[in-house]
Amino acid sequence: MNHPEPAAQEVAQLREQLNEHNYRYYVLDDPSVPDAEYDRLLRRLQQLEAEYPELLTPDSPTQRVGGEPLEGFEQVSHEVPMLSLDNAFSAEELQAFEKRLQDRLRHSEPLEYACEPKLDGIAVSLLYENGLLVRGATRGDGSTGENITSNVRTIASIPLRLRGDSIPPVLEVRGEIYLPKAAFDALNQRARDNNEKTFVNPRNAAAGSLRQLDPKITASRALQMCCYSIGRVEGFELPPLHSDVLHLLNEWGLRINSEMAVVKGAEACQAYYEQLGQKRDQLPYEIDGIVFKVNSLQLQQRLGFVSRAPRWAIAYKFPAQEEMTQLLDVEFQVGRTGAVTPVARLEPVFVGGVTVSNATLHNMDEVERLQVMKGDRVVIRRAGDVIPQVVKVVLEQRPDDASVIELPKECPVCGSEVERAEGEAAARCSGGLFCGAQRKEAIKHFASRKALDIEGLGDKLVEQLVDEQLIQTPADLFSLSLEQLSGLERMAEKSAQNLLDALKSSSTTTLPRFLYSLGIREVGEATALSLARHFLNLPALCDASEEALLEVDDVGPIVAHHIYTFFRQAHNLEVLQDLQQQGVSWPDLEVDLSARPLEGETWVLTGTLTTMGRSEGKSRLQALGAKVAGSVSAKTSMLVAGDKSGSKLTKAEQLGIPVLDEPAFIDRLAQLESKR
Ligand code: D41
Repeated sequence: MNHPEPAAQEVAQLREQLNEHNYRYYVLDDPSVPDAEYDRLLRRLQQLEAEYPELLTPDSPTQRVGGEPLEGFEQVSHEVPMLSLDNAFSAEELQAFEKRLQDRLRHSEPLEYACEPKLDGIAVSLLYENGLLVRGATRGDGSTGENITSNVRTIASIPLRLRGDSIPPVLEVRGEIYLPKAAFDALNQRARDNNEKTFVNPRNAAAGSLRQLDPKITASRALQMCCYSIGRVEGFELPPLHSDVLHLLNEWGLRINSEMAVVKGAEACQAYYEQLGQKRDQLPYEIDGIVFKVNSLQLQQRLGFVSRAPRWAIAYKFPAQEEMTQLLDVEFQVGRTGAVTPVARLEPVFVGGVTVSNATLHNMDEVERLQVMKGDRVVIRRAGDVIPQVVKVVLEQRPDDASVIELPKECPVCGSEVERAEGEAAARCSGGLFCGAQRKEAIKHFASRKALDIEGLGDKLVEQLVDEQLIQTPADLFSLSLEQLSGLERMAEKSAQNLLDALKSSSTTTLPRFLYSLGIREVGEATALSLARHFLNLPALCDASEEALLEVDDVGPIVAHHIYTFFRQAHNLEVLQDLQQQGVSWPDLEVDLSARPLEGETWVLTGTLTTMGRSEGKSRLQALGAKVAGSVSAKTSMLVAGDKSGSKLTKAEQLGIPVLDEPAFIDRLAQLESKR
């Protein structure tokens, strides 16, 4: 024995951990640690086994890839094993890959490679006999997978019969089944709405969807398939290049990746990797790297494979989007509308290309669903530019001193009571603009681009101004002096003057912008515009009852209530008054008298109109663009029938022309006139 005892112990421990992770990943579809962590453990084990070969055993997790098939699905053996891929994590490792190939082939020219995005899904095999899909199977451990034919048949992008007349009698294609990002988000949103467990990432969601014993569930999940190689082929001569094989698969009706490209040499591979890395967030599906494959099938043959991976291919990984770290503490942040959001403070961790030390926990429902506690080991996911999220707790690694996360009873900023309304996920501070946090957020919103658009007044500066107690409300912005501003840290006199100029020019605004800037709950840009168009000026809106607000396009009872309440709060009215006193102004909107909603219609008035008289009715109709005629014909658009209508009413009824009585006519006029 020439290995130290600690090495043997570490090897045993690594194997136990890896076996456990494997079981969770492949058998339970419920991985406990992120892939990056698994890869690290595996690499460490490989390293130790290379250093002390006598520690290597045939059942070491380094000697196989994958896991046991689940009970409930029939087993399938892959006659041609489904190989795995070696990984590269840096430009150097990519260069080393090409160097190995050149050495083995004894030539120094750059090789030609097919480049494919590495989809993050589930590897599968599809068997076609005489063009007919006869079997679908998961990769499993590469030699034995699961028969998932009935599930695979529900996936729209998998042809049940291949197209064309020149098809191999036996064809086994391989590819990846995955769930597009949008479908993943929708699936998780639905789960959250139903207070069900969410999937950690699109790959788990795809795995979970594919391994449903009920194919109807699979069918409901918008899965996609993309093909990347051929296993068995009989009675057919394949073209000499991998890229041509892919094009042929495409002609037969199978999907291939549209980003596939052919390049020469490791440097061009590196460029492709960087270019796709830039595009990664915009792609509609998740990728975790790029697969480079020697394009010549003949060279692939010559290169062969070692253990279970081909020498002629490599997966060059992107920075992992999931990592594990420790949740140190939970703080509660207060937003503009008072929503109190739990935010996880983390042991800093490099994930998705940046160092992350905070992640959102969404709300208390999510905290309960995740069963997360302070001190837990947690999985963080940062995909694209969305806020990092805590997606999972590693329950097995919970420390003894982990503590429960509790919603504070009082607002951490202003001390007001925190309320959690029945049926609402968010808890809220009841302090309104009394609350410093809500004040800061309200002022940030007031200054933002779609609101008053005050150039140079960024979030940091707003916080500074509120913290230094120079401002309390948006109105206070307009009484700031040059001395006050240039006295601030990191504020030169020039920038202070620029800000004063920006404030001045933003103070002349429009009513829709102004209404939006007030940050009334649920009043976005579109609603602000509808409100301005409907009420034309601020006093009319301030005085509107909830019923009157409901008349506005896309205002429902909840929004109407928020608006009504906003204008009933004394401090809000005070701020409105101050703003106007400070010179914030806008032109009122005017009724557009030229709008003619009844243009092209012919109306007829008959009988006695008791409240307005026929002539007033006539002129108001004409103002709306209608022609007013004296007799009913097939061309009449509408008959207004007052008291004691006679033959005209009978004729209109015979011709099937619509009729309004006087109250309905008055309503209709009012409605049309208010819309102008
Ligand atoms: O997109 C992928 N995930 C992907 C996976 C791909 N584009 N190409 C692949 N090529 C292979 C070889 C070279 C072995 C035919 C693969 C995989 N294998 C693979 N997927 C899972 C294990 C191996």
